[in-house]
Amino acid sequence: MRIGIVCYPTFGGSGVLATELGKALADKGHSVHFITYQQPVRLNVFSANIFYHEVRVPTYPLFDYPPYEVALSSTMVDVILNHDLDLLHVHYAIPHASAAYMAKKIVEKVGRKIPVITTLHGTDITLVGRDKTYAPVVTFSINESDSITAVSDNLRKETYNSFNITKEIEVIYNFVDVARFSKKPIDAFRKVIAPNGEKILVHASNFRKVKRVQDVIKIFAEVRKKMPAKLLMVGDGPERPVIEDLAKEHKLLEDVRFLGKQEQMEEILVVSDLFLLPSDYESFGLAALEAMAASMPVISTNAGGLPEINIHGETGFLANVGDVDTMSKCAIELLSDEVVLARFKQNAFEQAQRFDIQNIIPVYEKLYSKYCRMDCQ
Ligand code: GMT
Repeated sequence: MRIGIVCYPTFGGSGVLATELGKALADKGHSVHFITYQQPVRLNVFSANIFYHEVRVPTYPLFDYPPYEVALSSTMVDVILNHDLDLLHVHYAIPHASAAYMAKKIVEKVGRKIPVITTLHGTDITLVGRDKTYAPVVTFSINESDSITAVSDNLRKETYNSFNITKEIEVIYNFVDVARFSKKPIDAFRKVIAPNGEKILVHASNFRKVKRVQDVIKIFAEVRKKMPAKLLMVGDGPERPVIEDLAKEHKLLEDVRFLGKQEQMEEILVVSDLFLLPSDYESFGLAALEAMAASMPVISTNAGGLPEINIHGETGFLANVGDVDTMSKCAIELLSDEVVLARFKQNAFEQAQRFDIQNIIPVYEKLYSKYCRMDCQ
């Protein structure tokens, strides 16, 4: 099949998932056309089946806000017609679903049909999409998609609760390439981070308010009172100055390392012991799943779709949003008992295998084949 993938090219989960999906489809022989404003960060391989089409947004002195959505629709039209796409798969409703609707209508005028599949990822529904500035367009463009998928059952329900959706939303869970995340750890790397055998805790996100990164520091401060430990903070974002101050306040600067945005997450995760994700909301929590694939148990909140991935008392622990006490106690208990920790690591790994890329890609292929022309299978 010839598949157009539209996504945000950044480190955000939706862009990561869309890029990994495209790479896997290309490996299976499909032609994959990424349409976005920048090379996606995880698009770091060469494949004869992968094409990248940059959306250029010309500026003009009249525009305070250059019209990205218009440029995106026009690029979609160009790629659909010139590369004979069989379907468009857009990730994140805003503005991708409405731009795809526009492109679909334009190509219809020249007798070309293009099915549009929209995958909802989370904040496009729960934060941004709900804003009344966007809601009518989001509702319309989701309903106009030929097929709608959500990355967890929770997100599916949230979508029905927040918008007047008249179509079926299929849940297709996010996935992880378990083989990639379960490579043998590089001991030297662990020694650099934790030279005295300290336990290593990790958090990875875009450090936005929704991630409650201050809770990560507070949990780590409690752990650190009980045992030698190191915390790796991966990513970057608006809350970083706040948490740097908090780490300073707790006199933790020696033990907390800010690693910035990282492409080779697997190398960090495989040497680490526990992943912290105390978010206000996660539709899924892809970062936690990647950690589990590297055999890391997860301490998270029970918000959104997290309980669908992190199984309380098996692969980690869940607590209410903001319940730093419970999360700290669970982390300390887990890290203090090597036998229990080893069991949780194994459980986390086994749970990640259920979401392995090999199990999910065929589900997308089956969905695509329902919508694309007879000759594109
Ligand atoms: O978490 C973010 O702020 C980024 C956001 C995105 O759209 O890239 O992530 C969302 O999509 C991911 C991939 O499906 C999910 O794993 C994240 O849980 C979800 N984030 C939220 O719901 C807050």
